[in-house]
Amino acid sequence: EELKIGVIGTGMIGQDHIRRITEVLSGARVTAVTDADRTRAEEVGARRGATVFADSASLISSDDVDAVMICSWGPAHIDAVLPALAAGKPVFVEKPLATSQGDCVKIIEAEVAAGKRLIQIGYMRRYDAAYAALKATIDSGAIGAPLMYHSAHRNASVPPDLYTDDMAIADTMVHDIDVARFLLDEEVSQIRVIAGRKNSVGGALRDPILGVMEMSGGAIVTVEVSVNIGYGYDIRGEVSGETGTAELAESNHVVVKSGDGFAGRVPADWRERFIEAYDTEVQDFIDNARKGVVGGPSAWDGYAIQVVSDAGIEAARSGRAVPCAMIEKPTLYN
Ligand code: NAD
Ligand code: ISE
Repeated sequence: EELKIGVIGTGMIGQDHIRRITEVLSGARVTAVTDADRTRAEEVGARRGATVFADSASLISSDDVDAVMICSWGPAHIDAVLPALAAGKPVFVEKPLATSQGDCVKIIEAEVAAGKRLIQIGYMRRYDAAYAALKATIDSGAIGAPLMYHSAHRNASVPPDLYTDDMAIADTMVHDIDVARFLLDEEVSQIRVIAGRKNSVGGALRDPILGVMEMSGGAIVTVEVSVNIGYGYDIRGEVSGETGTAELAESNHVVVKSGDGFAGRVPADWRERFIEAYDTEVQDFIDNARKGVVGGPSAWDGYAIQVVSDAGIEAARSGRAVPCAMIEKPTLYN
């Protein structure tokens, strides 16, 4: 039987996930929606044939909802995650899991008390074919032990009135923190954040920044976050190992050579660059939920990333290296 999904938050990514569940993926349909902006929920509900609920509590408890997808703003995630856990329903929550370590720990405690994993977080890069190939290359031993990982995360532009210095870490760099942990299979032990000459396009925004992380095994990770780079959405990653290097290839499918030059397309934004990764992650959630299980990035990953993100924000303010101290990992996540 098809999985009935209720979506909380029908903004940009909420609508994109509803589109893929409805038009691209199999095994599920969106039966319910809600949004703090009622008009937006009504519009999406009418277009997609989903019932509109007044709030997340009534959507979560509905018999017409088997699984919950949370695509509201980060600070609102906790208020939907905890009730969904209490209802025992599988939850797909967009990143970040929550916006404080305390809230992440509350979620972990609730999931541990439930005795099984119910939460998958939308850190979709793990489902991207290029990152998967990079990880397989490292794991194969082809480049020897990984010593450094260099990541670049470039957005074409961000809304000047909404996007803040802290968001470059808490909203954007979190993906690179996730990837570093995923590729190297280690936690981050400390982080430093450096900002130099500003991109004048962003006004007072501290942009670009460079995060420098030390992993628990000693490998070093650098992350450039640029959010007003103009030319497109450019995601890069290169691992330097003991005997070789491996890097993400360009993401476009063709390189055109003409005249005396060559060119390819740079994706416009995350929707374009990671379209297949989002399809794969949501299909994985659907397939698992129909079997009564949940996989993918876990609440532990969400917590660990929050610890590094908080440390990064402190590091950016102080100019110092900030250690990333974590609680003991519950066995549920091993
Ligand atoms: P958005 O502003 O376009 O949409 C968010 C929606 O949530 C809005 O319609 C807003 O009215 C609604 N909302 C806010 N509080 C709510 C509440 N308490 N209950 C119900 N609805 C509420 O933002 P977006 O770009 O779609 O981002 C949403 C989430 O997805 C964020 O957590 C963001 O970090 C994440 N995101 C992830 C990726 C990714 O690459 N994985 C990309 C973009 C956004
Ligand atoms: C956004 O929320 C995302 O998650 C995108 O993947 C990221 O590139 C962007 O910077 C964030 O704002």
